[in-house]
Amino acid sequence: MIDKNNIYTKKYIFMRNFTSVHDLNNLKDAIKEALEIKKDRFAYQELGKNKTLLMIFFNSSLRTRLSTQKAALNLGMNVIVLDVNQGAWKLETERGVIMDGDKPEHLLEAVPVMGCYCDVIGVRAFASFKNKEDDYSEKIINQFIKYSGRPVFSMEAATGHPLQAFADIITIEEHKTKARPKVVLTWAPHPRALPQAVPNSFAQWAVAADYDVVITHPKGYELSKEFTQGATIEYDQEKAFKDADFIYAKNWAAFEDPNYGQILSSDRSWTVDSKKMALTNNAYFMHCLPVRRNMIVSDDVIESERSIVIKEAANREISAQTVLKRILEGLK
Ligand code: AN0
Ligand code: CP
Repeated sequence: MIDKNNIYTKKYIFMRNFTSVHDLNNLKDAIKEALEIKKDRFAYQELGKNKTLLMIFFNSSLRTRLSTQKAALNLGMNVIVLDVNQGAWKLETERGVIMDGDKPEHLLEAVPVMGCYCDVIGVRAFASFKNKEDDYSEKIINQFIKYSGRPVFSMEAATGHPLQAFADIITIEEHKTKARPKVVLTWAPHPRALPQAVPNSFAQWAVAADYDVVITHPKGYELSKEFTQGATIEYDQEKAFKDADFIYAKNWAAFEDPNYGQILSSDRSWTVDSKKMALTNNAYFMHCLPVRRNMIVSDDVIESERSIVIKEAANREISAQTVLKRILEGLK
């Protein structure tokens, strides 16, 4: 018999933190659970009663903010949202700094204080691109895990966006017509340097879901092997698109040294258009949004009936609710 009140037992059985696909015991079970939740999203309204979710944003958001809040409300939770850059004290994140500059508060006090006012914490903290080691050791979200005293989940951290990838996999499961679809992650141009979090997670989750995963990008845009293991790299975008069942477009900045965080190409011949989509097996078009039209994808492709970007966004509520439900079950 499992003693749910025993903190040591609890630690191993329930999900405490969620930052990666590895935090779900079994992806297939999690997808099944998500699809059940989608059928009746108000079935667990008692689970979150008198529990407070605190959502901390170091970066902008539309979907994550709204869908995660909605998911928490579906579970009966209370929600507090804090934009760290709007109205809160500017936070120092480095230990040992003489704090005589423009940052009046240290993360090492702010985080345990935040933990006092809630039961669960969601954190959005993008890669800073200042220091690859800090980004890839997930310095910010790990400080929340270490010092908040609360379960913590990622709302896009430096190296991953697991709630997005989970929603993307749910969406593919709902649309696929064969057990092992060909899923192509393609780089596309963008005027600003964007993190690798979304493509890292998408590649990792799509491999974990046992799809035939192909990644295509210009040379120099190789992602960390930690996330792409099991996927095929194809530098010829047209070749990659051949027979694809799903095209997932995304921009990212370079990962490899010495170009970490830099834009190496703005080649618009990589933009996904209908000519390229015609090479596929009538593939669905996917993107996490927000998307820059006619940089990443042409108007006609994103507006076509094979575009499932809005369905992906809708499934963000479901991925967030599945994760929150599991965390809440661990608190009981
Ligand atoms: C962010 C990124 O590429 O990580 C968030 C995507 C969900 N996108 C932008 O900053 C435009
Ligand atoms: N896809 C996604 O995470 O969108 P937001 O940045 O708007 O939250």
